[in-house]
Amino acid sequence: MHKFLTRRSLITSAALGAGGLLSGCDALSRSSGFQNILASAEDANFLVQRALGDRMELASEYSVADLSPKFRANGTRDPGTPVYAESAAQGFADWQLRLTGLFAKPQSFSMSALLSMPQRTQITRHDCVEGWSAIGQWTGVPLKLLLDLAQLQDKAKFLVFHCADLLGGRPYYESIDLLDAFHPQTIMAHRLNDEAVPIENGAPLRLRVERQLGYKHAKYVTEIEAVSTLDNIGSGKGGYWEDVANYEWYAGI
Ligand SMILES: Nc1nc2c(c(=O)[nH]1)N[C@H]1C(S)=C(S)[C@@H](COP(=O)(O)O)O[C@H]1N2
Ligand SMILES: [Mo]
Repeated sequence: MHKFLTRRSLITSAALGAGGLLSGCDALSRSSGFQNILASAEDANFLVQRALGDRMELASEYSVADLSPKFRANGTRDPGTPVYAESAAQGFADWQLRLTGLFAKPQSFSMSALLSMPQRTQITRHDCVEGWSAIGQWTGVPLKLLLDLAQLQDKAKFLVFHCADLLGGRPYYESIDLLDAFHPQTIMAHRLNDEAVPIENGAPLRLRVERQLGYKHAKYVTEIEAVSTLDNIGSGKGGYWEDVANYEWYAGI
């Protein structure tokens, strides 16, 4: 159900629910019919509040003492294409992050442009469905800043992250909704443990979307496409593993 709720519709229904409950009057609320209505309104409100509250809550952050000695890599460890190799040889000076699709001002950001913007650093735990975790310190640009600059349009409901690698011959991609897009811990990370993100961990730029499992954290990101539906992307399920192995689109942890 989350897949189809936009940020605005969640906030609106939460606000309406709360307003309705506050205006209840004593005499009315003693009648059992009204109490049933109130109870169901309360349930609905509770569910919406909980959905909204849970989704916007911060993922746990850790301290330097908790860092894993080595942040394990998984999936593609090097895109291995001539274009990527050439860019890596230049320290990714030519890397562009393109914002395309439903933006009023679609635009590209160079790595130096991204590095000159406000940054967020967070120490979080990465959980992979394959059964391992690692704690790492990530630094990057809050995605919200990029979305505000490019001016996300009202029609946009999802962001699709296109990557530079093929995995088993298919392009890796992932997508998130707007709740995660504007979440304060959602960043385009370029540093891991105070060094440039290593190639095996997604250099030069990878998504951190801390409330979800590892496969949502797209590495080697070249393009963020704003769309109103995921139907026309890949096989339509919103991500590489969703398409290939039926993984959940919303992989909350
Ligand atoms: N482009 C791309 N992104 C990807 C993958 C991949 O193979 N290609 N693997 C995913 C999986 S399953 C996990 S667990 C994490 C692994 O990130 P890490 O290599 O930094 O540990 O990246 C995710 N993002
Ligand atoms: Mo994973």
